[in-house]
Amino acid sequence: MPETSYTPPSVWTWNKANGGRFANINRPIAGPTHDKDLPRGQHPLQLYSLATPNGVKVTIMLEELLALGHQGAEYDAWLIRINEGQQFSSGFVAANPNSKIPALLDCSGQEPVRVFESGAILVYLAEKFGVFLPTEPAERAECMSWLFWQMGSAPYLGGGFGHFYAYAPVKIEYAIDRFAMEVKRQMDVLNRRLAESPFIAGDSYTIADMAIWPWYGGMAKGQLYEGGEFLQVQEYTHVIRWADEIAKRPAVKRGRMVNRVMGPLETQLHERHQASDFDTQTQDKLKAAT
Ligand SMILES: N[C@@H](CCC(=O)N[C@@H](CS)C(=O)NCC(=O)O)C(=O)O
Repeated sequence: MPETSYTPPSVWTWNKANGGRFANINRPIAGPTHDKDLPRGQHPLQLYSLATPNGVKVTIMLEELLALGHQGAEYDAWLIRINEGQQFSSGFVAANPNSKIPALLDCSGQEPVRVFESGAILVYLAEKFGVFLPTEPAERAECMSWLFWQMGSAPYLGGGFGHFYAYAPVKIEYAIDRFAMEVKRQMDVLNRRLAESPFIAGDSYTIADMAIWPWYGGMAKGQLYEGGEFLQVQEYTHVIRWADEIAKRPAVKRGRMVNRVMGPLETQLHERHQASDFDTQTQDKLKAAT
């Protein structure tokens, strides 16, 4: 084994100055850091999020539902700036005790229903509106299997590969090697699946595609962690075919803009309260106000 300069002490202590991206918001304890209620708009669905791959899954689903004419899916999308610690407000913690975006409140009934974890939100919305999750048992099992595959796999891509390749203050060969190998294996799993099937769960587009696309579609297109060349992502041709096809969907184009605070200004819609917010003029006004 290679030499290491770190010997763990018998008891771990919180060293606030350990560096790395997001070091300012990482803590070993849960719960709120400050009192602040969440804003509430007029629509049945209130989303508190940010356009990271986990956040985008939900805004894509909501835009797909609206595109199908489900008026009950009208939503207010409020921006949660995680690098400023807004996920630790008392209001956000009440919506998601895990303090991570996305969090959804369904206010269409007598009492608001909170839903957290992007996978749970996708299933909740698919069941509420009866779309994008097959009802035939075998097809449903396939869809759920891939949905849960994403939930279990993406932390290796983001928290493993992305963190150690792009964000960690030191480059650790062992960590980068371990997670690069795992991410390449996962990309190959998807590539083989998409060689035999147009969409992840079969012949139709489902919440499994919506969950997997922002992470692995983004990786296949070299859009995550500037790691495309390192992982030679152009090898995954079936994933690229699928990623390109999904990217063309109008609802996906809208969904990926919502709560986005990075990239070209014309791709950012900080908050979404109605369909017309996608108009460039309205976006400009919102940006000036935030
Ligand atoms: N398993 C969760 C992961 C959510 C998650 O990791 N969210 C990140 C942004 S992508 C976050 O809010 N991080 C803030 C923090 O860790 O304090 C889900 O799928 O919803």
